[in-house]
Amino acid sequence: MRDLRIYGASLLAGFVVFSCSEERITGNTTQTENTASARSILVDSVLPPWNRPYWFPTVATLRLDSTNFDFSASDSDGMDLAVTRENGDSIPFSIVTWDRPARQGRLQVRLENSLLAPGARFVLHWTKMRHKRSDPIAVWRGIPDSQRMFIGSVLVDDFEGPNNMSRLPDSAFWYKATSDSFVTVADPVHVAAGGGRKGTALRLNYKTPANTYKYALTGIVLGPQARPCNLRSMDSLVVWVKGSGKLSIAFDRLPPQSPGKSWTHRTLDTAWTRLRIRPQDLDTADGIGANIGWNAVRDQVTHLTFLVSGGTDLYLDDVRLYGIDVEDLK
Ligand SMILES: [Ca+2]
Repeated sequence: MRDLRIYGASLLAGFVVFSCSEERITGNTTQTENTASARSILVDSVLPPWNRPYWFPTVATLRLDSTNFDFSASDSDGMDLAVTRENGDSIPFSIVTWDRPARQGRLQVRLENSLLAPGARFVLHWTKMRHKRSDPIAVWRGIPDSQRMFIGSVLVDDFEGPNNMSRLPDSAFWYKATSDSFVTVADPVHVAAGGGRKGTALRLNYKTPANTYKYALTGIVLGPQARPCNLRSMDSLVVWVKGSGKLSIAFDRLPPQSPGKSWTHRTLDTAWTRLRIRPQDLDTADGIGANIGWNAVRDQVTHLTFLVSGGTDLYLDDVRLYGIDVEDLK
């Protein structure tokens, strides 16, 4: 775990900035409005150990922010970006997110075998000229679905482990809580999934007074010491559920940050059901239950919470976040 965190620091060290009209310059760029600029990036600095094949292509994620990129030098939509080999040949890449006011960008860059040799580099250009070189389809062409899921998602928990600790990089226990003392809830436990589903699942047994807004919940801390995690690039949360009552799924931002959440609600069924929750499926901000909407919490999510009311049981299985990777949760 400690080695992986050192990787985060080396990412910055691996960036070398230079302008095309000069020899390499480290530190801030010196380009003017009319001077095309570029940054040479060491492949080893953008591939964590868990994404480091040597004999088949992979896809690297570049996280750009104010510490490693001058957003004022690029277009508002990132359409002036290009990625090439050191010889200038184009490399397929895609812009996952680009927010110049927030100074956040996330790119995915395809790395062929020949770019996986130790010491290999590629070049990120920002040119003040419009390009159409971003090609999400070419980025992933020929890469098996299993590898793509490995690179592009995080298993929160499959509940097949020996205890209630999650599968997250900084594993934490699934905890329980209630709205008040009128609600009873047992500790979440691993049980046979049943209902035609193999393996084990998490069960939360609860009881709430009828016709009230009182609730029980189980939840998980996403990052170490509840550090706020940037989930802006999240494509979806996928989870299998069954049980009874009403289920609310919340992405929380909890103290010491100012509290807020983004959530959505479903009615549980006694049969296993696959839920796919995308950011656009979450309720718009209305202040109810501290719901401030996805855009307000997406950069600072601390907890993932499952709240239930009006029934007796919640079962969860195979909780997975798509569109992020484990580096986002460290
Ligand atoms: Ca399971």
